[in-house]
Amino acid sequence: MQIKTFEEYQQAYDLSVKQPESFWAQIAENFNWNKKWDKILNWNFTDPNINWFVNAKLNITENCIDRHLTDKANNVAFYFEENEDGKPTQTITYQDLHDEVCKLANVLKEFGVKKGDRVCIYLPMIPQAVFALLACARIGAIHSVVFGGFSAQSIQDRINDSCCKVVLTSDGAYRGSKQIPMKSTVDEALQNCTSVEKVLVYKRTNEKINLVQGRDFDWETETKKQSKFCTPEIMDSEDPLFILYTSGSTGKPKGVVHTCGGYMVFTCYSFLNVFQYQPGQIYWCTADVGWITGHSYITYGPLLAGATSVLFEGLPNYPDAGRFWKITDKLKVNIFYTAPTAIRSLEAAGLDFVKPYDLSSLKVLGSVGEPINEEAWQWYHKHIGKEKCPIVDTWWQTETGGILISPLANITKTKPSYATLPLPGVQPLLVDDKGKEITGNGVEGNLCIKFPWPSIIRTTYGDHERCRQTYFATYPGLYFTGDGCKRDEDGYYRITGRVDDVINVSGHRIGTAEVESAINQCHDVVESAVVGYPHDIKGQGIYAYCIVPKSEKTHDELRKEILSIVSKIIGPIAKPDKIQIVNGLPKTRSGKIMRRILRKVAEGETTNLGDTSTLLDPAVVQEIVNGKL
Ligand code: 7RM
Repeated sequence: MQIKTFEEYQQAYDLSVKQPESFWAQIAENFNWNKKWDKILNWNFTDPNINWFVNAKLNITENCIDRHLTDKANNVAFYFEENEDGKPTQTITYQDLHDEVCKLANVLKEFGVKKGDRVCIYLPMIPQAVFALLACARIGAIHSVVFGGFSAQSIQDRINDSCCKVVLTSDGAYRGSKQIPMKSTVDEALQNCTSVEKVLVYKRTNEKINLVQGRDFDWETETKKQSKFCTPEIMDSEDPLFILYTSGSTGKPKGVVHTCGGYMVFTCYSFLNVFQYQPGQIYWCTADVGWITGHSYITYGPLLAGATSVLFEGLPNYPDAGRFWKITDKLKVNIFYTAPTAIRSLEAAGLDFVKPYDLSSLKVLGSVGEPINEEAWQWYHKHIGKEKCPIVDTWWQTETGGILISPLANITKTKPSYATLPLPGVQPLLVDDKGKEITGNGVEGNLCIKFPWPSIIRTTYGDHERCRQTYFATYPGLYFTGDGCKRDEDGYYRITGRVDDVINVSGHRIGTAEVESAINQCHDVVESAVVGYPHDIKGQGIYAYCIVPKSEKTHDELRKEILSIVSKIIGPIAKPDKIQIVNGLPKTRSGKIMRRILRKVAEGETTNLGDTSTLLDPAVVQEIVNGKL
């Protein structure tokens, strides 16, 4: 499965385009299937309807765990590093992982969870989060992880959208110097969730919590009673594996659905090839299991490959900005995968936090979540990789399930800020706004993919039409990513950022419409418009323009209220960085807000605001410019 040279990459790529079915069949042979496929692929991008490894049967946890027990039972699956510095590293072997996953799977069964039922997971970055995903997959339940930074309202919306039967959570979470409540947030969410029958609570912080008789159960007590064996449920290749909610340009977050067979094959293949993981190496991805990166490249990909990983509960800057490097030194990490926002914040803290540590174990560095600016790339390359580690700038999305465009470490020549070339099986193209393909090199356009890869999104939960509309209707016959992209003279791809109303804040996707709708819940606000603007550390910041006609309150009081309502409705991660109170918004005669102008103002532009001739009231613009924060 592992490509070794650039020539091999080119051959694999060629084959994957000319004969995709035989290409993927050969890769799929490396897994355990209860029954092989009748056909490799059936697809159309019109409905869309995509089936990989048709009628094949498998269980992904058997491939992540059981398959390794013959020769790797005592190999470490995870080194767990706690939030608090100085605590001993905990080791979880593949055998431990097997036992914990099976026990938890048996608890779920006792709770009445059956194949196809949905289970919500709201946990900190502790081993139990990984056990939780795998326990669901073991019995064929569909997991829906909600990131710990989301509010009760967001949990409620997600639970209700997919009718989860069980919630797996903890009493609280440690996050740097803070202790965050989790169970009480779940309690609040569950006030309006009729589908939830049982809640299992892991004691992490031992803070005081409320347990509802007959509904809430203690994790330790329940798992202890269970057997360490649980026969894996045999799944169809196209049975759903999980739902993960993600923000788009309109409405509430969508539940992206991934299925078992294709996701398994692609996450393992991409993990092995992009990072060039070698047996015995130590790999560390700093993401949270609440995001797709934590699903594909902390949980499934590395475990499918039988890798040894670091699992980290804490933050990059706690107790200080040397924490990542301290852990890297301590555990002799070989492959390190993080987000540009973390790199920029650690760069800003200065080299004194890097110098004390021996980073010579590092062989490969990775980046994910947003475009990595050249300065951050150079700093990472020089001061962390000591100019000897390739940086794999991995471009992908929740919807793609795995990495689509990236260098293969030590195989593809890298170039700062470029995700470089597509993985085998991935056929990108650029189109103009009318959908016409832009051919040749040294061009720029909207990034689309013209052929399915095994871990492509199958549907949006409960609303297939929304999936079609969002990804397959803008440019008929193509999957549209929502990203703008350049292709340089060498045919290398550089992703320039979203072309829709999605803001990427520290690698987290936030829909402007979602933030606006939260702000509009504020009593004094009659209308709002939210845009992104360049932010030194976060990549993009959130800039909110809010119309407040008449109010007794000061602007500072209004801002506080707006922040608290956004926190409450979406979560702290969506809080605007800047809130400007205005009397009006620039609108066209047909009533559309001209975001283009608002984006320019937020960027600091005062004069070159483009064509404003179609505005209903051009005077509004000057007023906004004058009041700019
Ligand atoms: C993995 C993840 C997806 C969006 C995507 C892009 C942006 C992600 C890169 C990137 C430039 C990268 N999933 N993005 N990786 N932009 N270079 N290497 O982040 O669903 O949360 O976000 O993130 O805009 O569309 S995600």
